[in-house]
Amino acid sequence: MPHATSTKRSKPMSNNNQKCVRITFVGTPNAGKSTLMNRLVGAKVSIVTPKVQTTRTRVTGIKTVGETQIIYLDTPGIFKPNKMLDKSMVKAAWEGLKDTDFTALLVDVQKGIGDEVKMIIAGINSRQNKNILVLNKIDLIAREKLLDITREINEMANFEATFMISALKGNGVEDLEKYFTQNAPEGQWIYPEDQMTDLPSRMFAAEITREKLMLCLNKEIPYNLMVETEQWEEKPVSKKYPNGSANIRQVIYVTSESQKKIVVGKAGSNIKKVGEMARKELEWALEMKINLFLFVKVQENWLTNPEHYRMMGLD
Ligand SMILES: Nc1nc2c(ncn2[C@@H]2O[C@H](COP(=O)(O)OP(=O)(O)OP(=O)(O)O)[C@@H](O)[C@H]2O)c(=O)[nH]1
Ligand SMILES: [Mg+2]
Repeated sequence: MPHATSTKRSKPMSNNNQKCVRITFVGTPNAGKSTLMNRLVGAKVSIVTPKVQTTRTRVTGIKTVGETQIIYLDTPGIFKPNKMLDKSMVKAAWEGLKDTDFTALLVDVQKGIGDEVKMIIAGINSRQNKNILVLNKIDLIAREKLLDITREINEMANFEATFMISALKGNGVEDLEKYFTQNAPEGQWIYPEDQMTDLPSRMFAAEITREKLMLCLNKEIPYNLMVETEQWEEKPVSKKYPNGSANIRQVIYVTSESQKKIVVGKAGSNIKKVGEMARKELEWALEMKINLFLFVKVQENWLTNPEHYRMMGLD
């Protein structure tokens, strides 16, 4: 799957037949929202891991099909938050429902309808948006169980339509896109036709590194770190690097010395592995040689520092 970063582009072409539709994905952590958005956009826009609470802020994915521009909004998973960062993430998810045509509730059918799903349904019921139900991960359960869940959940809220999909395998995803194009209101496009996200490259690069950290670290560590791209220095095209190259310097903030030790690993083994994985993916995404420099810094209070929240796109 290709990547998408937002480079500066010209204004969208305006014409009278244009349609534009906004869809916000909501659901519990790990329901598959980011996987689905990436598949619909056809590029990696939002990071994905097997761990809960991967997405921390709202991420826009854009796909223009014929006359219709579809603007997807991926959101952090909604759960009962305790810590400040969790609260801010959940708030960002609810805010994503403010300016949208459709709220698409994603449910992991293997997990079924627990308290958190019920809480989200209560939340979307209290809003005026058109709701659609997306039952995800159908590759993991038997058909009869799926029909039971469909019946049960449709009694709890008014859904305009129900889709049964596998975001991972792709089943049912085309029907979903068709539904959005068919139900898109008339309206001018917001973005140029070829744009796939509005995420700045620096943030995208920080997210890729955070994804690799989440994949390589366990327990509470991924939830106590953030990544910031401090420096991005592009070098001109040369004989050795005909596509150009860039030096990227990123800082990984953790909240204690012991976390730093784990992130760095024995003789730097872990950070080296993370750096290599991130660099490879960035080189592929940006199509140029990347020199990635990672630094781990202890900043005990980053989890309560508003400046860092702004940097992550949170309140
Ligand atoms: N088997 C299966 N796994 C899936 C499917 N969709 C997503 N997954 C997996 O579920 C895990 C979580 O996917 P994400 O897309 O990160 O989920 P999310 O809803 O964005 O999670 P948060 O960002 O934490 O809220 C990943 O390991 C995905 O590969 C699916 O249709 N079938
Ligand atoms: Mg996500």
